[in-house]
Amino acid sequence: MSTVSLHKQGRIGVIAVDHPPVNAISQAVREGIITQINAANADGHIAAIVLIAKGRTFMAGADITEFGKAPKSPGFPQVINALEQSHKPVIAAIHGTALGGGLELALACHFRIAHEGAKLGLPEVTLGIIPGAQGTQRLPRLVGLPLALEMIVSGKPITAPKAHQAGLVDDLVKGDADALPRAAIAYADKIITDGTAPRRLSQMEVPQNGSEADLLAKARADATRKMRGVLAPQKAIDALEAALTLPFEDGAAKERAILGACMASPQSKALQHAFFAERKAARLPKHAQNATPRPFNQIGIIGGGTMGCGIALACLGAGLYVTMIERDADALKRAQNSIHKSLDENLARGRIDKAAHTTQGALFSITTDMAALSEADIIIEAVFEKMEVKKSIFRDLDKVAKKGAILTTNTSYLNVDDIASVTGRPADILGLHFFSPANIMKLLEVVEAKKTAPDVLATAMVLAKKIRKIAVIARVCHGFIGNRMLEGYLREAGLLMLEGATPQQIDKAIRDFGYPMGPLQMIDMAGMDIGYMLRKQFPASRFDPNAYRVMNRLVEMDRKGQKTGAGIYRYEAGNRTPLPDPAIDKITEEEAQKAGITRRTISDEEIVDRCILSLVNEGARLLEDRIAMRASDIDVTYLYGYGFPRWRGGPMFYASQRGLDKICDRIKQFGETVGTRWWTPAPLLQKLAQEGKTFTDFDAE
Ligand code: T1G
Repeated sequence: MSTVSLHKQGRIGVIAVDHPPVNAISQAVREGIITQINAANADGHIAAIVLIAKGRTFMAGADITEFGKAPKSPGFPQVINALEQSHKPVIAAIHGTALGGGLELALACHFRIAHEGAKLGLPEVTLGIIPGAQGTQRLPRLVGLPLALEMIVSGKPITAPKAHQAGLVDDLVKGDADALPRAAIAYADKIITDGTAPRRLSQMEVPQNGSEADLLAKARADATRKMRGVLAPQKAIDALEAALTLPFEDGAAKERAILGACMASPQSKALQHAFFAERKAARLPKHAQNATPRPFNQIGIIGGGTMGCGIALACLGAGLYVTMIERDADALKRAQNSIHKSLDENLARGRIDKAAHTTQGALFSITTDMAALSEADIIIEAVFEKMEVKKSIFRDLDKVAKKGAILTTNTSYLNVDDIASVTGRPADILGLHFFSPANIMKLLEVVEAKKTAPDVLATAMVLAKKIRKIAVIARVCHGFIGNRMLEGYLREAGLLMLEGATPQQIDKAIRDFGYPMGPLQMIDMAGMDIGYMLRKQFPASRFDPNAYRVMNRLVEMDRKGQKTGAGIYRYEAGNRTPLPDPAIDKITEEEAQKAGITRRTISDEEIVDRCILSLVNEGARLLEDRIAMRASDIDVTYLYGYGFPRWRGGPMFYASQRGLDKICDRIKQFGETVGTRWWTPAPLLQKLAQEGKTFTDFDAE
C-alpha cells in the first residue's frame, strides 16, 4: 500500500499520509503528497482538500535518517509549492505532534485545524539545524515575530490551544481521535460554502510595529547566555531577520543556505547522533528482546532520604502507587513532610494541576512496617551506600516480598551480584541507579546483574519509560558506566590542581568546553565527604596516591563543600556562587610539596584533554569489558547524567569526530608526561585507531 493515499468524501479529497511510526517525511511521502495534490486538483468532483496523517501523529518532520545522504527528489520546496499553489483550498488536520517539516507543510496549506491534544513545533535547533522548508519565513508572517522567535529559537513545541489563540491553527477540535477527520471534512465544506479563498502565507508580510530590532537583539543575547556554544539558535535568528527584511523568495533562499551550512556542521552531526543514541539506548539486548515485561502498578521504596523521595515523586508523577518504608517515626515524618512539600510546590508552580496534586497525594503511603511491601510489584531500595546495610535489607525483602516481585537497589557503586547473592531470588534482582534529584534528572542506569532474568530487565525498561527516564543498560562493575568513568575525570582534576592549575582555571576550561560547571565546583556541590567515605571502603591501591590529597585534607578540615560553606571554594551564607579562596592555594602547594610534584603553568587545552580523554579511555574499557553495550549508550549516560555538552554528542562521539588516532597519540603523550598507569590507550581504542574506525563503526559491527 502506498504511503500517501487519496479518497473522496463528498466533494472533499482526503489525502492521508501513512508512514509509521511517526510519519517522517521521507522521499516516498514527499512524492506521494505531490502526486495526490495534483490528482485532487485534476478531479472535477473535488472542491477542497484535507491533508491528514494516520497513526499516532501528524508528520513529525523530515526523515532524519536521510540527513547526510545524497538528497532525493522531490525536495521540500516542490511539496510546499504543490500545497500552497493548489487552486483548491487545502486544510491541514493535525493530531499528535506536527513538528519541523510536518508543521512547515501545514504552514504551506491554506488553513489548519488541530485536535486539542496536539503539539506544534519547529525543533530543528535541537538537531543543530534550522527549519529549512520555509518555516522561518511563513511562521512569523502568520503569528508575528515574538512567537516565531520563541518557537524556533527554543525548539520547544506549543500546545494546540496556544496555537489556536495565536492564529497558528484556525480551529480546535475536541473529543476523541475520530473527531478530527470529521471536523476536517466539515471545516472544508464550510470553506467551499462560504467561498473562502485560499490564504497563501508567502503572499503576506510579517506584521511589524518597530520593536523588531530590539526583539532580535534580545533573542541573540538570551540564546548566547542560555545556549552557550550552540550555533543553530543564532543561525535561526539570522533566518527570521531575513523574513523581516527580504522578499519571501529571497528569505526562503537565505533560509536554505543557512540550513545547508548548519547541516554540514560538526554540532549538527553530534546532535543528530544524540537524537538516535537515546532511542537506541532503550532497545533491549538480544537475550531479552522477546521477554514479556511483568505487569506492575505498586512500587515499594525503602528509605525516605533525598534519593528515596525523589524516586517516589517520579513514580507518583507516573500514576503509580508508592509505599515507602522508613526505619522510625521521626524519619517517617521527615519523609512524609518532604513528599507533601514537593507536591505542594509542584502545584504552586503550575507543574501539576489540583487534580494531579490530589491523586498523587492519594497514591502515596508510608510506614515503618516492611510487611506493607508484601503486595508490591517492584521494590526500590534507596538507603545509605553501605554494603552490609543493603544486604540486611535484601535478606528481609526476600522474606516479605511476593513471588515474582522485582527487587532493585539504587546503589551508585556497589556490586549488585553480591547484594543479590544474599537472597533466594537473584533472577528477580537488578540495579536502578537514579541521579539526584531523582524526580528531575532524566538518566537511569539499569544495572543488569549476572542472574537477572530477561523479563526483569524488560520490566525495568518499561518502568523507566513510564516514569519518563532515559534508561541505559549497564552491567555490574564498580561505579557501572557513569561513576566508573567519573573517577578518571575527578582524578585528573585533582592532579592538575597539584601540578599548578588553580580550581578556577580548571573549572573555567571545562565550562568553556561546554559543561554547565567544572569538576571542582561539582564536587563542592555534591559534597566531597561522599567521595572521601567511598574511597575509604576500598583499598588505597585502587586510587591515584596523590589525586585526592587536597580533597581528603579539606574534608578532614570539615570543608566538605557548599553544605559546610567552604570546600574547594568558599560560599557566602545562602549563596551558591563559588568564590576563590587563597587558603586553597596554600594547601595545594603544601600537598604538592609532600607529593614531590613540581608545579608548572598548565594550558586550558591540557586541562580539557586530561579530563575528557580520561572519560574516553575508560569508556573504551567499559566496551571491552561489556559493561556498556554501545559507545552511544556511554554518550547518553554522559549527556543526561553528567552535564556533557549535548552539541558535542557525548565523550565517545566527540573522540570519534576528533579522530581516534589523534586521541591515541594524545593519550600516549600524557603517558610520557603524567605516567602510564592511567595514560595507556585502551586496547579497543588502539585497535579502532589502527583500523581508521570510529566508535560509531564499533556500534554498527
Ligand atoms: N525521522 C526519522 N525517524 C524518526 C523521526 C524523524 N523525524 N522522528 C522519530 N523517528 C523514529 C525514532 O528514531 C524511533 O525509531 C521512532 O521513530 C519512534 O520515535 C525540513 C529538516 C515525534 C515526538 O526533530 O521528537 O523537519 O528507535 O521513540 O517518544 O525543516 O520522535 O523506534 O527505531 O522518539 O513517541 C524535525 C523528532 C526534523 C522530531 C515521538 N523533527 N522526533 O516521540 O517516539 S528536521 C523532529 C521526535 C526537519 C525541516 C527539517 C519524537 C516524537 P526507533 P520516538 P516518541
